[in-house]
Parts: sequence; C-alpha cells; structure tokens
Amino acid sequence: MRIFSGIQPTGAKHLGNYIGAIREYVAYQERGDAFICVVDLHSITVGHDPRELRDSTVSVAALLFAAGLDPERSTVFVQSHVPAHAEAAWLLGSVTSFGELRRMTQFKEKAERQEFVAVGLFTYPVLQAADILLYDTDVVPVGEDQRQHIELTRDVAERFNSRYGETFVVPRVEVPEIGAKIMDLQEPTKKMSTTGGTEQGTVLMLDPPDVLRKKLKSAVTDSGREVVRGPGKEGIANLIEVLSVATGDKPDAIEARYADGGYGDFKADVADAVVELLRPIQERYQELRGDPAELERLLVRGAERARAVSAPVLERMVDRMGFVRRPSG
Ligand code: AQP
Repeated sequence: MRIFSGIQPTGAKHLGNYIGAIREYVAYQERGDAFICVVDLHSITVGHDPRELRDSTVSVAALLFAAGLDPERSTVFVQSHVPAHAEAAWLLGSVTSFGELRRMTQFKEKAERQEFVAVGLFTYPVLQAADILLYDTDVVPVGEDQRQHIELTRDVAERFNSRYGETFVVPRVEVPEIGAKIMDLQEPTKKMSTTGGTEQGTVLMLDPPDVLRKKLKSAVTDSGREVVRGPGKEGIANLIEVLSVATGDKPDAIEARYADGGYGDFKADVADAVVELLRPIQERYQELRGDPAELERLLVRGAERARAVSAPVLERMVDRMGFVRRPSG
C-alpha cells in the first residue's frame, strides 16, 4: 500500500498537526510504503519570508524524522526538489474546473485573511492533487480540514482517467478516528491552526515543558465539573481527545476515570501527558538540527527516491495527453 501526505513548512508545527497527521504518518509506515512531502511550493501561496522558508523547510523535515519517520522505510522529501510536481499541476489544471476550486472552503477562509490573494492560493488544491497522484497513492492520511481537497483529487483523477484512459490510481482519504480535528485551547469551537488560531490556544510541538503546561492548564472549558464529551463541552472534549492520544487510553475510559472529579486534576494530567508525549520528539529534533549535513543527506536521498517513483507517472500523463515524446537524456 502506498501512502502519500504533505505538510507545509509554515509557522511552527502544532499539536493538531502532530495528532491529526504526523503521528498517523509514523503509524502508517508499519502498513505500507510512505511518501511524506514537505510542501514548500504550497507554502508560498500566502506571503512568506525567503529566509524563514529555508529554515522552516529543514525544521519540518527534522521534526518528521524526530517524530519517528524512519528514512530506511519511508521517503521524506522536499516538494521543490522534484520538479514533476509543478509540471503535473499545470497539466491537471486543464482537468479541474474553476467552479470546483471556487467551492473550496479553505480557499475562502484563507483568502479572507489575505490582503493580496495569490492565484496560487486558488489553485493550491490542483498542486495538491498532483502531489498525490504522481505517486500512485492508495491512501492519503490527513486531518479533517483536508478532506475536501482529497475528494477533489479523487474527482480530478477520475476525470483524467475517463478523458485520457486509465492513468491514475484513485486514492482514498483516511482521517484518524480520534484527533482528526484538534481545537484551539482558547477558542475550542475553532480548529488549532498556525495562522487562524490564538497564540495561547496553539500548543507547539517545540514549546518547552513549562509553556506546554501553562497553555494546557489554562485551556478554556465550561462552568461545569464533569469530564465528559457533549453539547457545550467542546473544550473538555478536545482535552479528552488529546489525553486519549497521548496515553493510548480510550475516551470512554478517561471519562469514567475522572467522572465528576472537577477539571483541575484532569487538566494537570493532560499537561503532564503532552509533555511526556513531546519530550522524546523534542530531544531527537535537537540532535538532528545539530547535524545539518546528515539532514541534507537524508533529504537528497528522499528526493532521489521520489523522482524515481514520480517520473514514470508524469511520463504516463504526458503520453496520454498527446504531447510529442520527449527526447531522452
Ligand atoms: N487542528 C488540527 N487537527 C488535526 N489535524 C490538523 N492538521 C492541521 N490542523 C489540524 C493537519 O495537519 C496536516 C498538515 O497541515 P498543514 O501542512 O496545512 O499545516 P499548517 O498549515 O500548519 O496547518 P494549519 O495549522 O491548519 O495552518 P493553516 O490553518 O494556517 O493552514 C494536514 O494533514 C492537516 O489536515
């Protein structure tokens, strides 16, 4: 089974990115062949600082390895190192309609926050479809916010296949059962987000333990004292999901354990569990950042593998679409 997913090198990665996506990538490598891409081409669709982009690309790659992606089993690479992505996106632009892109909720939300709305922000899902389809992907593990984009990728693949003949594997989306949408700790009706969330409500994977504790202990809850999920209990439900992922205990068992014991002990336990969850990742991250030559070596190797797998798929596209065969060499 081939797995593909992408992660942007923007901002500092947060607990939502870890729980909804990165942790899943690591788990999937037990089930199949994982291609995980640091999508730097996507990240320039909103204003960016070139110096920051360079550093955050390396930082996100280091975080992926630190979280448990094994370079012997999985292919971690940088999107711009494989030019086929940009080329395939152009080709797929001709089988994607303006109306489809206009319906994308992420575009509408992000465009509202931009002074300058780039065309690239609008066509972002086409590049995402190219990323996925170039690897004959079976499964795309993502958080809930990406579901609509993956559905579009499926539609684009099916349209291409019916217009030009079987070319693409039509991938399916998988979101985790628990943690597909981690909420902002201060505004628990909104998802935790790099650009759209509150600073105190966004738990960063690299926050030091005291900051993690402070953010988690001051999470907004409600005026009750019951540790249960339910209407009006978004804050508590979010913390139950976080604790469930961090400890491996089922949400029902967590509810039973804390029953109506009040929120104080519960929040303190969530904070401890998150500190312990992130501690080994933070340690490995620091080690990797101390060895830039090794990181570069891993990314060169990832790009070589990614090019080898995507090149024949691009060839297939070009051929089926009727372009004159390229001179080899
Ligand atoms: N709150 C979340 N809960 C669960 N999963 C989430 N993801 C993002 N937010 C949550 C998943 O993380 C993966 C990588 O997403 P990305 O590369 O788009 O990262 P990001 O841009 O940092 O994500 P944000 O925070 O959502 O940024 P904004 O809102 O600024 O674009 C994806 O699989 C995503 O589903």
